Amino acid sequence: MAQFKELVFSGVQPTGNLHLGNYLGAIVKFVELQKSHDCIYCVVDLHAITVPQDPVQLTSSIREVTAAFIACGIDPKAHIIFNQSQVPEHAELAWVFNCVARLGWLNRMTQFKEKAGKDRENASVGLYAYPALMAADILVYRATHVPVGEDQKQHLELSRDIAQKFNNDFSESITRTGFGDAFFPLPEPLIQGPATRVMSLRDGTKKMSKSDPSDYSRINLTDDADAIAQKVRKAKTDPEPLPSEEEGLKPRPEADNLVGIYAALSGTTKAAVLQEFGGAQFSTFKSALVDLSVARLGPIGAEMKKLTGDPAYIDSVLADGSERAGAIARKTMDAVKDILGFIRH
Ligand code: AQP
Repeated sequence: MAQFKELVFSGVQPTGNLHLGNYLGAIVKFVELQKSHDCIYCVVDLHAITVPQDPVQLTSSIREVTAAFIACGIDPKAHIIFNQSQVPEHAELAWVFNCVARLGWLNRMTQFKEKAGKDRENASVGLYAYPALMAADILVYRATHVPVGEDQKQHLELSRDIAQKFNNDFSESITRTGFGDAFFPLPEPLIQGPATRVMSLRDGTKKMSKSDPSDYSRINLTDDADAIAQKVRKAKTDPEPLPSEEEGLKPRPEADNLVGIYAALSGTTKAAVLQEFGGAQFSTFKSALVDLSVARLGPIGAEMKKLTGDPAYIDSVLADGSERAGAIARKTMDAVKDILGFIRH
């Protein structure tokens, strides 16, 4: 198999209410990976419109995610931050991938089933084809590593299947056009750490999510100290004290979730947290969690507020990032056209 230069790509949807799950499951890793890799981070606005969006709200959500990236520590000069719709090659390659992916593959996607719900006939075609666009997002940069939360694992596997099928279906043409034995890398998901699936604060069996109608189910990155304290104190728990071993968390999803959040926020493991808090009552543990959350998230929320107060700056970051991302994407798309046999000048 051909060797590919390591490159990191990931995206976040501008669908409002950016929360602790997005932060710990994805953005924290985006920040870490900057040290070791070239990184491209995308505000995936084309994905956002797979469900209805208010245009005015969408504009401000795009700026809010961009602000969150910068406030969390992503350097838009050393790396690339941009919004997807400014690089048309994402949609162009997605069409090619719609023709590579099989209906049977998409029919297995659990996220579509969950998001479409019972009224599947009324879901948009875009929501169904979403994973092919996600594959295009990654592969238009021929990215090799993709930091995501656990919920995106199945989509990443589909991206690998699409890359593999493209490489197989067009192998002769890929060799003829000078790209060796494979044009696309098989992108690797990076799903690591104690908080790859942060759960709702109201129900430890449900994922923390932007669209949960209860604001008490999630900690938003823009929540102030009072809101964070209230939400953590009201978080559902059980009457038992915390266990001393990780094994003891298994039948206790809410306890498991809060310990995972604490571990991720303090950069340690669940086992280490239980060493410190094993046998403690939730009231003690929750106070410590409030302090830790406020210390970690407070400065991010404040910086986001400052940045979103200067939309011209945010838009200039996106324009610059889109230009640099577009230059890479155009090269890939030209090569894809040659491989497919399209005529271009
Ligand atoms: N609860 C979570 N725990 C860990 N990681 C999570 N991610 C999302 N929720 C959690 C990760 O955050 C990144 C960006 O997610 P997204 O905005 O692109 O899409 P999403 O998964 O649809 O986010 P939500 O909050 O769940 O939105 P809704 O409510 O619309 O479904 C991804 O890497 C994701 O894994």
